Amino acid sequence: MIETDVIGHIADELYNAETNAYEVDKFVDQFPELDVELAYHIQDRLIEMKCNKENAKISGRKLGLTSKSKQEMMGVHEPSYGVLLDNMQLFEGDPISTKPFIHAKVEPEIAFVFDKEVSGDHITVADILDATAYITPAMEIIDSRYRNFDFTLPDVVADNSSSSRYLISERFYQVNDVDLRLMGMVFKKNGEIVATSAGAAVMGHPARAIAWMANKLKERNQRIQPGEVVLSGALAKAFAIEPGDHFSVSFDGIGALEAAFIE
Ligand code: 0L1
Ligand code: MG
Repeated sequence: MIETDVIGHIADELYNAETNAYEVDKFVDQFPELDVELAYHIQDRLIEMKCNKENAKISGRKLGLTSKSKQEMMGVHEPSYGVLLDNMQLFEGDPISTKPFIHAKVEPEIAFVFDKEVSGDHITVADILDATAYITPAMEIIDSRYRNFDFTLPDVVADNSSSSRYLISERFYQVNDVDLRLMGMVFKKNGEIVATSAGAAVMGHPARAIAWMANKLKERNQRIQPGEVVLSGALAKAFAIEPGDHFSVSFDGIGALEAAFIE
């Protein structure tokens, strides 16, 4: 297949798998030419399709696979990033239906909301913090379209880094009021602590992960825009969701966020 056909074919397969909630096999076995660069072109096509078919708009970006332990677990050697759309956002207090999901999991994250475009030759942690309007607790619901979450780095990149939904708290905090590396996190499932962590779990500093993405985006002529939300990458592993589950994430200094799942 020629390259443009591969891009269209894989984007179509991933779109159909998501909208009809079924799993597909990873594509690298069928398409050996699928590398990370081609995968980001597929991700761009997938996002374009969603924007057109669902009348959705880009609301931000997400980092994935930012912790060494998650990279090792998934057998990949670098983080990935993806796009958030406005129709992926959920709101605190609204029960979350599990019906649209294939085999969703939820993970604790920190959301950065930007009020400046992030640009520059070499974007640093300081540039990210300077462009950040506020930070707030977040949860990401990931729902890989691949059977049993079995994928390679190019596969997961093409699949918009497993993104499905996200929610952020409506209480906002200044980045300078906390030490993002040392900021503690407690994640609970149905009232029991299932994970504890700190901001440093995300590449040593959550803003470092975002600076990494901003530099990668620049190579592709894209930038974080004012008003966009960026999910830093998870501070702990993702937990499978069942109807009836309740999750909460609490951070030292920036409050908490809750999510309740229904049938
Ligand atoms: O946001 C994430 O860390 C998920 C990235 C993709 C890996 C996965 O599906 O577990
Ligand atoms: Mg995530």
